[in-house]
Amino acid sequence: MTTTSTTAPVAQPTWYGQIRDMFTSVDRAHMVKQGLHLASYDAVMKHAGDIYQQVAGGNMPPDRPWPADWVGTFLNWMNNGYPKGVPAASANARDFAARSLFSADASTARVRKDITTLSSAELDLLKQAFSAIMAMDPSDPNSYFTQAGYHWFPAPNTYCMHHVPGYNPWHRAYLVSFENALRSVPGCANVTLPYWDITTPFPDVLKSPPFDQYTLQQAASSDYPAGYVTTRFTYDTIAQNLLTHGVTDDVNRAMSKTDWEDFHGYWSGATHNTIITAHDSGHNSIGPTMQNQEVAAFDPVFWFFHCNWDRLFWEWQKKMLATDLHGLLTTINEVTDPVSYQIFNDTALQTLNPFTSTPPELNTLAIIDSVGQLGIDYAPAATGSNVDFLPKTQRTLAASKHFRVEADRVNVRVSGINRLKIPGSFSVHLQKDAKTIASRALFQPVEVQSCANCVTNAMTQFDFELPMAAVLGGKLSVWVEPVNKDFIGDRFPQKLMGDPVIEVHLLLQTQ
Ligand SMILES: [Cu+2]
Repeated sequence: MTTTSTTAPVAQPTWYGQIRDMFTSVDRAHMVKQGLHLASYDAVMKHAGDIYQQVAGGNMPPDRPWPADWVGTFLNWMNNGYPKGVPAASANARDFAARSLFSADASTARVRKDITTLSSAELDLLKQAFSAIMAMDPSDPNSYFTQAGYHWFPAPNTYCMHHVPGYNPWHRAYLVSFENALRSVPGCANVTLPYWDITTPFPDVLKSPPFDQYTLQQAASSDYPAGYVTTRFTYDTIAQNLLTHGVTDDVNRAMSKTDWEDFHGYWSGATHNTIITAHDSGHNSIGPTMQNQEVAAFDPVFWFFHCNWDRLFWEWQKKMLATDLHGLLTTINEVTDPVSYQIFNDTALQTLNPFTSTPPELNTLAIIDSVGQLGIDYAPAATGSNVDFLPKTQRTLAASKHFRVEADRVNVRVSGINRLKIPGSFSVHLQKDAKTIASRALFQPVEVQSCANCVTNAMTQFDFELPMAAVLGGKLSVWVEPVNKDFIGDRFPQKLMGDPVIEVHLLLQTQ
């Protein structure tokens, strides 16, 4: 708080700048029992009138009334239309404060690096650890087979945490489990999992053993018998697929978002063109094994690929000052996205099975602070930031905001595709005069009907944010392309997937 040393109210306060820090953890715990979430921007905005009257009258907080300048600052914030502001960019340093629940200090921290920056000694150690767990008996909890199997096959381990708010937390815990397995190998206690920055070319080191493929030591299912070897497309095709699916654009768009659901995407009315979309498109781009959710984690690239999504999640958390529960909750709109709120606040929903009841015994609260709680940090990418921030555009805005309508970009949304009718992952291509101008993917199991999250969340949408010029004139159409062409043919029968709708939205931008 910069306001405590002055008696004058702040004239132009913002949520991130002053307001959210006026509520202490004691205040928050006290009020949450009465149904008011003081960590939530939306809740505080909605109840600002009542809060003001309580704090101005000196009733609240009970033992520590606000100084007059805070009260004035709060009123200014209300009168100015509740500006949200942006988190201070320089505040990252506080993430490294010792707030450890585990035993993370600088000497034990795991620093996950860009795979292209590893020394040959680090690479040798990593190869040793991978080879060793790949050779372990599948019944060993630290074996590659067991760890990869948590993603789906061999059933019944069907933890499909995709397209739901728990996606990032669950995969963070999953990586800890896998990295711990690598560390169980004698001599490899300090090994860390590096990441592949997906905005850069497929790393050469992943094209040779033991990172190029894995052979199933025992059957994962009847379709994936013992001896099945994981496969990828050619590396040229992978590069082309990543480009066609706009993966870098989606990463950059995600990193420019300030709200939890907008960063993740897809959920709760958010557009399907941010982090989960880049992830899905990445899976579909890489190859037959990575495209199938049941077996994706058996391809060794999965781990470097997912390490990168976790890095981006952490980088985004730091940028948003969302590295603790309080900060994270301020990015969630509990009115429009109550489930995201609940996974951190409702004990029953905090579990991240199988990683809660068994090692590494983590839940949604324990994964929030990667550095402080898990002792896991990320070294910068080799090429520096590839983030070329796109303007933050939105489909809807609070009427209290000042905004303008973007003149040169639109969002084309394709919705109403019933994914339960499509066995396995698929791409949706937006075409103009029968030529694909943009693509997005959805990653899901072949046995989509047996995935609870897929069934409750069956209707999908795809968003294509494009220059106006790219869509004007010409005839637009949509082509749904399943990855499992053997099952259903190349041109998917449109009538089977429901009645998809195309909408074109103008985009709004705050001033
Ligand atoms: Cu994945």
